[in-house]
Amino acid sequence: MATADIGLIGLAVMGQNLILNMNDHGFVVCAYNRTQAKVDHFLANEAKDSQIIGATSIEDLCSKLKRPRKVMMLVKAGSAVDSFIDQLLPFLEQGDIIIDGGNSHFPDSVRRAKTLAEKGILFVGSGVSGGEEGARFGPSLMPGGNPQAWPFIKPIFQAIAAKAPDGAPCCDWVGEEGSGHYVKMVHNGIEYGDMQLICEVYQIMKEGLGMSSDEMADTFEEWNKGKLDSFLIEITRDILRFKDEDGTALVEKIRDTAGQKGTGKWTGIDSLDRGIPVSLIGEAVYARCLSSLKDERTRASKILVGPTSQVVDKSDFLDALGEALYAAKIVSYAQGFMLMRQAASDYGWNLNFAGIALMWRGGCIIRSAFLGKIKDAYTVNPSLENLLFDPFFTEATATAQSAWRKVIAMAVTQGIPTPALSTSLNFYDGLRHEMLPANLLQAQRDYFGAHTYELLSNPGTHIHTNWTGKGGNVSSTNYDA
Ligand code: 2AM
Repeated sequence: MATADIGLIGLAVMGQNLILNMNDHGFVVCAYNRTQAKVDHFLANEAKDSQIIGATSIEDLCSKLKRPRKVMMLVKAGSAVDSFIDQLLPFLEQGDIIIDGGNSHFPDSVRRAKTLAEKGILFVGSGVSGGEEGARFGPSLMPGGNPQAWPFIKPIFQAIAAKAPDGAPCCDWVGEEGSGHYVKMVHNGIEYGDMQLICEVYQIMKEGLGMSSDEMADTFEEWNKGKLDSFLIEITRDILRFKDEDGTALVEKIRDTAGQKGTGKWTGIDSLDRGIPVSLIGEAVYARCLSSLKDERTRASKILVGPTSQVVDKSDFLDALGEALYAAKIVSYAQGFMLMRQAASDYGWNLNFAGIALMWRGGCIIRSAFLGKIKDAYTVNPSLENLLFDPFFTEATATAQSAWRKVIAMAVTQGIPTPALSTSLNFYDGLRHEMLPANLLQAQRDYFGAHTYELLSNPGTHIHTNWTGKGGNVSSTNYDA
């Protein structure tokens, strides 16, 4: 009997919590898992006294779903997803919907969307952010794929998603094919950037301003009341206040080597592939790499010489620090949206940029008040070329500019590493230069490799100069490596 609104495969914590969340919102969910015992256990425990039903096989699952069938998978990324798709196909009909809510790499979702479309099955790859807690009480959901699926899954997805402070669901349609998983990847990269910026600010506070953990916590608390209001600032405040059993700040005892699972790296690699300078995320990934070279750094700290540092008076510096953090964050998001814009163009996706900002507004790690401003910018102008061109952000960076420069100059003078803060300003200065020194670079390439160059006065025509008077006039064929 077809009674369930949606089927869900994969009863690890994320899957279970999404099912319970859907149940809370009145949807009947049919649960299935490769290992059947988990279904029985779930029904007898977490799902007791709910409307949730179970399935004993894929066939049983499909027979219990209302049409068009909606099956969501939360299983290990990779071959398990393909395997379940293959198992589902014999029991699905044209117009049925398969949703992959796992951590799939976006090219897999592009492939699955294409092959399933040929079979008349609507594929959706959805980013799910917010961890176990988010899945249970309101995740940020980023669904992309076959647009025909959206009207059918929208009521469920928007009901279970986190809500922004104005009540808007943090879930909207992202775009075609693998765009949902692509946007989730960029989200994770931006998360790396946001965290690294906060960590650099912390090091400036500690080393450059000589602040105690409690003083730092007070500053983050203040910042969290203004334009920097965000989840990451809030938890940083709490972490800095947290005392170990001996009454000192626990954070100072934590070994300074960062782990990573790879999503930041994937964003960095993708940005290199597309030729988009997402330098802040790149620096954030490299900063984690450098941090993990603890032994080498320990040796270097005894060999390499830095400047004689003096503690700077914090009273007139903390506001500047907040401004610098804000400006750097704007640049990071501008870079992230540049990357998504390029991917949209490369793949022919109609990306919903205002929707993306809204989806990140709540439920996920990078949630912040600031994302509301980004949403506004893309709502006013959906084809905005660069976030920095939106009047609000042009003004915000202009206002922050002198503080931003002051903070980075101080860090450089004091020898405090600020890779992400510094690259944000370098990117800003690079972007606003009509003329960069790549004219000389092109001349060098032509000099040693006859790679040719164009004249400012005649773009599109490639010419070669015999710079030395020797070696003839042969130019290499044009290439774009
Ligand atoms: P299991 O409980 O049978 O291991 C997270 O690991 C989820 O993905 C679990 O529901 C797990 O099922 C499922 N999963 C992992 N690898 C799988 C595979 N190769 N085939 C089917 N399900 C798999």
